[in-house]
Amino acid sequence: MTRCRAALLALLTMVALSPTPAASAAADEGPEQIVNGTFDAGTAPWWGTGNITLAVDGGRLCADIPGGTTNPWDVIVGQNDLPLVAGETYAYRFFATATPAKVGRALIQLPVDPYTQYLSAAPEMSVSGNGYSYTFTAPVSLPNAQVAFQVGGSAEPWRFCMDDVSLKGGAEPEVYEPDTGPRVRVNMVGYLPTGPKKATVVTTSTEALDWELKNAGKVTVASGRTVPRGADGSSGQNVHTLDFGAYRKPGEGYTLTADGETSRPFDIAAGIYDQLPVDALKFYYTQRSGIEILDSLRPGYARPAGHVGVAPNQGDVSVPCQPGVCDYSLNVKGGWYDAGDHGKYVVNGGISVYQLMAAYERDKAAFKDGQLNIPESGNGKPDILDEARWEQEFLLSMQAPDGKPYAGMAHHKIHDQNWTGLPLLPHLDPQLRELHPTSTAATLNLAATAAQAARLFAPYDAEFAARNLKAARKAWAAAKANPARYADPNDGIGGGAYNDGDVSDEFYWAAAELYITTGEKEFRDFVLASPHHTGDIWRERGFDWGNTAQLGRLDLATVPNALPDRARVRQSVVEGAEKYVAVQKAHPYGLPYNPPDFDWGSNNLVLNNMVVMATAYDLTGQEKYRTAVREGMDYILGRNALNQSYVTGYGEVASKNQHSRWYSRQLDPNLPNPPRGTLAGGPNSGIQDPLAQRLLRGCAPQFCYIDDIESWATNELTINWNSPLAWVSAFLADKGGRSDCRVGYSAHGSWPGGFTAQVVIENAGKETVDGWSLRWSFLGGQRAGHVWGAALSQSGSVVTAKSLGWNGKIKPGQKVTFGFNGTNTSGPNPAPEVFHLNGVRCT
Ligand code: 9MR
Repeated sequence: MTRCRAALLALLTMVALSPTPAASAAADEGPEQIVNGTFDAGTAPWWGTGNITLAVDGGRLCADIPGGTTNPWDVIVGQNDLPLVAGETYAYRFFATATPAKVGRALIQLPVDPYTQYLSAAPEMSVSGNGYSYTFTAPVSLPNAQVAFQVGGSAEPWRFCMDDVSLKGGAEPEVYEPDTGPRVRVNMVGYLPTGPKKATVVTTSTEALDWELKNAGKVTVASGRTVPRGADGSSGQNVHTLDFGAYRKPGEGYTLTADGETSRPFDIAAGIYDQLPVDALKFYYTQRSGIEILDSLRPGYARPAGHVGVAPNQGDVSVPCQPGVCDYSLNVKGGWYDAGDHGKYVVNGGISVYQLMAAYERDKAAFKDGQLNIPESGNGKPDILDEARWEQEFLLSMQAPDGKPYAGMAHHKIHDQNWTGLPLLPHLDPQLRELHPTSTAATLNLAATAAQAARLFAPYDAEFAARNLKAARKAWAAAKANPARYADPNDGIGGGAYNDGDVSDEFYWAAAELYITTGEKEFRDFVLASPHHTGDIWRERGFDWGNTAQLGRLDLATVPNALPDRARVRQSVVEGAEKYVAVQKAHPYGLPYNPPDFDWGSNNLVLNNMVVMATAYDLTGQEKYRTAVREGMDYILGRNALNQSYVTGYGEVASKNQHSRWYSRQLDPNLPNPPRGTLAGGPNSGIQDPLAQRLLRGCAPQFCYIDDIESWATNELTINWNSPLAWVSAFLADKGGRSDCRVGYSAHGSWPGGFTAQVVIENAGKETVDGWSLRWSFLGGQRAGHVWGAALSQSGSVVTAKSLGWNGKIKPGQKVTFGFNGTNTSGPNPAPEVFHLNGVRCT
């Protein structure tokens, strides 16, 4: 059928289009389809065009309509995603005022071209207001009709208000019952043989129940009794927990049975997390902007380069500012797309790239060249650094140029002028791209990550390292000069606002990174004077892009530096971990996160709380912290109220329809699902998107999630959510425990450009060490040279010292000593603090 015929048919099927008294409600009307038509819950999910601001005024939704527009559709107030059923007759009602009086257009229509109208009316609105009522019959079924009030086309400004918008009749709203499968909830990927093994049982029973662990052959291999835990606020369920940690035998296809229900199958294996950090990191290549994605590297994910200045793209090689913001254009090609949209935001890019570099800095030897199948694989540098550089180069490009206003500050973001629909491959995005104003938060994100990059890239690319340090210093100075330039909270058209009205935490984070990299007094003094240095920063809701003091504190605790109160800083991380361990212990789903309502992207907050617990393990070697991280992962991979894994490709039932314009398989079977290892944002009590509002209203926190591409508030994927997944899974994949060795590393002397160090290895265990290999890493670009008492090799900043024939044996209680001369071209040269003897970390 042609578009014209479709439109004509729609008009013909519109019946009894008549304004009637608003009060005449039919008795057999169906349920309300409009969400928040009374505006008791604010303005959401109503939207307006970019030239108006919606606000609730006296219980009505109102907007000041600008004058000087031409067409009715130049100004619109609307709501999306209303379900219509073919053949049903609907009652559509609302109340509206216009000051001064005006005629508007009330439409119910297809939300995309050709905008087929199922109802079109022209209400004559007055200052005192009228009720309007119309009926129409839907010619087609569709899940996403749009209600639109077109109020443009007036030469003069005026004020529009509306209330009591109602659409009734048609289909019963879908009653959404998630399929939560068996009531015994487990980590569907599996459990580590020596790790904790807990499950949660949903039951009405208040008495302890029997449980049985069965192997793949259905033979019971362990059994016990559950522990009733009562009502769980996060799910609204009555639950028990069960602990089968004493069983350690590796195998596949285990199940747990309790209360007549059998869990989904899971493994017990030492290698369950081996692949997850790789997949979580591979995610970033297919998020890349400005480069073709090759099928040879990611079969099924090939696509042309997005935003390289090729039509219909209008970016990103020469991107202008929003009108009035600046008089230049920048080449901001590259970087990662933030999420399911095509925006690139410095604040969120900052924490993401920080966390990749932090995962690397935690254990540099674990990340190798060739691990991630990216175009740079084989260049002799760890792939994780190559991937981080892709984003870091973009962040650097966002700095306002010398000689221009706010030189040295970073533009807050670059994105489309208007929101685009789904699906839309990056290279097909036709929207104008614009730079938004510089902000202090973005500038400090740049300062922090550039300072971090300066030390981490030093052994691989001195020029890039120096460029980063220079940019970091410049950004720091610019932020100090403009300490309160905040992003506009209303700047959320075409891209996220990412506004943040408190940047004292970003200042602390940036100062911490600059201090670690340079050792300079200015940054040390700033760190010591910051309220974030001593305050309790371990919020129960976790850290994220808007709460970054924790990033500085974690690095000051773990990366060697000469801070005078270092011991206290390290202890503070342990105190934070204790807090999360306590939350987890009290939680019947083992969640180290339990606010009364779950935040947007709750899964990343859960994971970030796990980062704090993992860091406490690194600092203390105390097993309870590692146990807590392992148990926390169970929630992400299936031990939860929805009985699903939130990581694509991991576990029998896992998120796969995350909101994305290019992984839109749910909308177009020719497109792929998100790649393996993609984290979904997860339960979000705010349910800001219309789909979630329709299906999940009244949800208990854990139930505020739906694996549907339209649910951008609960089911998006983002670069800052996969980054804690990568960090935590790298920690979980790290099998090393602790070994009974002690290492003393002392710098015996230093001179400009060089130093000499002595290393003493002590065998504090009960077994003789027969042949040793000791590994550590330098802060940055140091090189170990002439050595005595060992054989030395170095890759990047990772140094390995091996015993010689004559000093390979270290008996219990004995020590061996070796020494070397090193070079250090710039910056501090703190003694390394982490040593691995024969692959196992020394206490
Ligand atoms: O992750 C962001 C979340 O913390 C905010 O509450 C939310 C609303 O401002 O925005 C989220 O970020 C989105 C961004 O604005 C646009 N790209 C997708 C991001 C994830 O949903």
